[in-house]
Amino acid sequence: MLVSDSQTQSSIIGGKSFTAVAINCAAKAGEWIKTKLGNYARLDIKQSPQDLVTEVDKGAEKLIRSLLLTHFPEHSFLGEEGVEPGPAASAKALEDVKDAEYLWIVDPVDGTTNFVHGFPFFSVSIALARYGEVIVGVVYDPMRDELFVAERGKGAYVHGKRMSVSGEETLATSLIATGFPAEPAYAQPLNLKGLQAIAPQVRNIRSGGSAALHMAYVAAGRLTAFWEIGLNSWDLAAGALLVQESGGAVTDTSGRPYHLGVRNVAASNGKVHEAFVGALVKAEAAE
Ligand code: 2AM
Ligand code: CA
Repeated sequence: MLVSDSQTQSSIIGGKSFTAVAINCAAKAGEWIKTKLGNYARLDIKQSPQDLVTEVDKGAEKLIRSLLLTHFPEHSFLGEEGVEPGPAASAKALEDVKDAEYLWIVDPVDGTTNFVHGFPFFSVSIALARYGEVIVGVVYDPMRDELFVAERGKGAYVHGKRMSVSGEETLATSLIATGFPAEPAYAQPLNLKGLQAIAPQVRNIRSGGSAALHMAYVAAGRLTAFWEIGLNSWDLAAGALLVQESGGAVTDTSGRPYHLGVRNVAASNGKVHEAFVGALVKAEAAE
C-alpha cells in the first residue's frame, strides 16, 4: 500500500497523527480479515437471517479498538460490535458519545454478508469525529488493496492520489448504487419505491453490498451517486467525509445536511444531487 508523506503526516496534533493511526488500523485489520475469507469459524445471526456477525467482525473491532485506545486513551469509541442490534440501540449508543471531543466511529467489516458468502466487496471503515463533526475518514478495501483517505479541509485520496467526484450532469447519464436493506416493515418498501422511480431515469443501477465502499466509489468518481435506507453512523461517517472532500454532496434522502445521526443517506457528485433527491422525494421514498 502506498501512502504519501503528506497524507500520513498532515494532521499531526499533539505529536501524533490521527490519520496515520487510522490508516494503520484499517490496513492491519483489513489484512487479517482477508486471511479469514472463506475461513471463518463461527457465524451468528443477530436479529434475523439477514443480520450476520462472525468472529472476524468481533476480532477486527477488538484489534482496531485496542490499537486506537493505545495511541489515544482519552478518546471515545463507537463500534458496530459493541452495540446491540436495531435502530433504537444504535441511536442511544450514538447519543451517549456524539458530543465527545474525539470520537472514533468504526465498522470493522462493512459488508459482512459479502464476507460470509465470499463475495469480494467489503471494507473496513474508520472515522474520527471532533465534537460531532467528522475530521478523518478512512475506508480500506483489502481485496483490492485500495485505501481511501480524507481529512477535513485537506481533500481525499486513493492510492495517494487526489480523488474527485464524477462529471455527470444528468440522471440519464448517471451510474447509481443502492443498498437493499433487510428490514421488511419500513426500510425495504421505502428502498423499493426509490428503485422503481430511479431505475428508469438513470444509465444503470449497481448494488455491491458495502455502504462505505459505495461512498468511497462516489468520492472516486466511479459511481455518480448512492442512496440507502436504514444505515448506522459507522457505515457512513468515513464515507461521508470522502465524498465531501472529493467535491460531492452528502445529505439525507430528503436533502437535509449530513450529520452522524443520518440513517437514510443520499450521496452524489453534487451536480445531480437536486434531481436525485427530488426523484426520491417525489416517489415518497425519502423520510
Ligand atoms: P454491515 O455489513 O456492516 O452490516 C449493505 O446494504 C449495507 O447495509 C452494508 O453497509 C451493511 O453493513 C448494512 N447493513 C446490513 N445489515 C444491516 C442491518 N440489519 N441494519 C443496518 N444496516 C445493515
Ligand atoms: Ca459491520
